Amino acid sequence: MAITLAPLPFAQDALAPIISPETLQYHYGKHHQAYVNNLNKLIDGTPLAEKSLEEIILAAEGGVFNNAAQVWNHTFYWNGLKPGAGEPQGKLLELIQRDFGNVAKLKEELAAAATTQFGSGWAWLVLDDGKLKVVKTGNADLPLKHGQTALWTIDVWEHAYYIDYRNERPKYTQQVLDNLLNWDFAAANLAKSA
Ligand code: MN3
Repeated sequence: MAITLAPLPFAQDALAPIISPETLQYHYGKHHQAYVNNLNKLIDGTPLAEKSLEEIILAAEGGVFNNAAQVWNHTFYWNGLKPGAGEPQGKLLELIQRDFGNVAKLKEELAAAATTQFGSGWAWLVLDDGKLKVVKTGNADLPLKHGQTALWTIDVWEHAYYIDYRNERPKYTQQVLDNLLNWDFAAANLAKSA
C-alpha cells in the first residue's frame, strides 16, 4: 500500500498573488512529491509499507520519519490555505478568545513563531490538553509526535516563500495569515478532536 500524493484542494493559480503558481509547481509538484517518492522507497518491502501515514510517523525515526512527516505536514498545510477565508466562528472563536484574547493576538503569536523559527520548520496552532497554543517545530517535526492536535500550520522552509518573497519570511507569513488562513479547516480539526 504505497503512500500517495494527495491532490491540491485548489487550482494552482488560486492562491495568487500571495502564493504563485510557480511556487506551487515546485513546492507541491517537486518537494512534496519527492517526500512521497522517498518515503515509498524507504518503506518498500518493510512492515511499515502496510501502515498508515500516521502510524509510520509515530513509529519511525530518522529518514523514514522525516519523509513521512513532511508528506503529512504539506498535505495539512495545503488544506489550511484558502483565499477569502473570512474570520473564525463558533467554538473555535470562543477558544481563541479564551486562550489568546482575540484573533489579532493569535495572529501575532503565529507571526512571531513563524519568523523566529531558526532555519527550516513550521509554526502551528495546536490543541494541547484542551488549550489552544501556538508552537513551532524544526525541520519535519510535528505536533502529532508530541501528543498535540494540529489545527493549522504555516510552512517556513525557504522553499515555501523564496520564489515569491526571496528572503522576506515575515512578509510571506503576514500575507498568508491575513489572506489565506482557512479557519474552516482549523475549526474542522478542532471538531474532530472533541
Ligand atoms: Mn515545504
